[in-house]
Amino acid sequence: MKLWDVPVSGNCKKVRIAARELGIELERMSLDPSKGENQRPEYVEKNPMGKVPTIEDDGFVLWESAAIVVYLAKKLPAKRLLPADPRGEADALRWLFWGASHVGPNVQRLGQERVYKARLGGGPPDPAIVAAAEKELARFVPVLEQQLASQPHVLGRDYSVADIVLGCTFDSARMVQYDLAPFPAIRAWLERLQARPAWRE
Ligand SMILES: N[C@@H](CCC(=O)N[C@@H](CS)C(=O)NCC(=O)O)C(=O)O
Repeated sequence: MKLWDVPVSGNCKKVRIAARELGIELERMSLDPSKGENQRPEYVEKNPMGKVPTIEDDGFVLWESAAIVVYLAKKLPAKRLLPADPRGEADALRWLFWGASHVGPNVQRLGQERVYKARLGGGPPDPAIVAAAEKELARFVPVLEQQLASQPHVLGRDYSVADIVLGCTFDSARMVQYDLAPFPAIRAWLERLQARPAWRE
């Protein structure tokens, strides 16, 4: 299976970790966005967004990191990264959509303002954008904190695609200076995830 990725991207890390957990071999094609490699016609033909990650599995092209992780998990159901029953699967999808709608975009805004602008000489962070992202996160992150206060993983006892996808998003949140100090259950969960071989590698 081929993966087009950017090594530092949290969205690509979700795919690499899921593949490692499942024992799926990836042939990695790393792109350098600073050289515009993600905007080259041969790549945009596969992913019209010009974003990473994208996979190709025997001619099947797929982009959007959470969809890719679900696809990988469904290829190897015996590994039980995605609950098999309809309610369990819907619960997993609920958390993936939650992360993609309420957390991921705000973390990306913080990254853009606090990290990439500085790196690309784009000037100081815009305080209005930072404040708006922080306000949204302040509303939604406590929901996950509550979920993890009484159970080791997002769906309960078992490790799943929800831990892989949301764990990478929250790992990125930490890297863009989102303060996780008020969220001890999330911090403990991230430590548990990072102790897994697939995460360490
Ligand atoms: N919703 C997408 C987001 C993908 C995304 O934003 N990827 C970033 C890297 S983490 C990217 O390709 N940025 C380059 C760009 O926007 O041109 C997913 O989950 O796959």
